[in-house]
Amino acid sequence: MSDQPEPPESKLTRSKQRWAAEGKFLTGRHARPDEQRLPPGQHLTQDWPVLDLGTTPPISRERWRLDVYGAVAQPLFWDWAQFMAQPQSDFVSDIHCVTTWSRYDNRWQGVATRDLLEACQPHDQARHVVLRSYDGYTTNLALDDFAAADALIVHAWSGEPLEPEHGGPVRLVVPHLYFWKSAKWLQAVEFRDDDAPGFWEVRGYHNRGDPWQEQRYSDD
Ligand SMILES: Nc1nc2c(c(=O)[nH]1)N[C@H]1C(S)=C(S)[C@@H](COP(=O)(O)O)O[C@H]1N2
Ligand SMILES: [Mo]
Repeated sequence: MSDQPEPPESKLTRSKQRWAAEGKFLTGRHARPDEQRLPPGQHLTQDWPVLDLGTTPPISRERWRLDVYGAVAQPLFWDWAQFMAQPQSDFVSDIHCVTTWSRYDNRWQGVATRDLLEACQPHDQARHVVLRSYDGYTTNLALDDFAAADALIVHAWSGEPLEPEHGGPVRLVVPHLYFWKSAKWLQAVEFRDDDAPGFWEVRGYHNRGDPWQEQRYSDD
């Protein structure tokens, strides 16, 4: 037997192994060649435009709550402290807005939707998710899209608290779909067996919104 020393095991190497297993820092873009990083019909922007229904609901961290209910074994009603006590993730991803701007390399921090699913335990029949926001906005997602490895319930961008105009204190980010699916000022996550199209989905926009398939508008 050689008496080679064990490779050093540190807190960092253990964390890095865990991150690999969890897909931490997943951007999704390595799955495609660089020249296909920009979806069809999109152009790149350096700034970060603000798009919403026109009102920024004044929700402080003290007043903010997240309700998780519907087809779940464990409904959750988190205040700020409970939300921040959940496992935290740090992902970098691109934004693709249906109005044709894209913005690369946004660094988000928050609770991965996979960790939320772990906590609330959706029923086997649950197939859909409806997001509800403090401005009255709603949007719907297939549970599989909500559960994407890089989908995150975000409270920080570039290491700073998420600004109110971009959905702070807390918004959703689902990088692989057009940005209207990423609800700002998130108030509730409802799990459902059946689908329930949201604000833009009943106003001519596509039910799924995959930018690489240019799913901008609904067919009917
Ligand atoms: N609550 C809420 N979330 C929302 C919207 C909204 O009007 N209300 N607009 C959506 C649309 S159409 C887009 S493009 C993005 C814009 O996010 P941003 O202002 O941070 O760029 O938010 C999405 N989430
Ligand atoms: Mo949008």
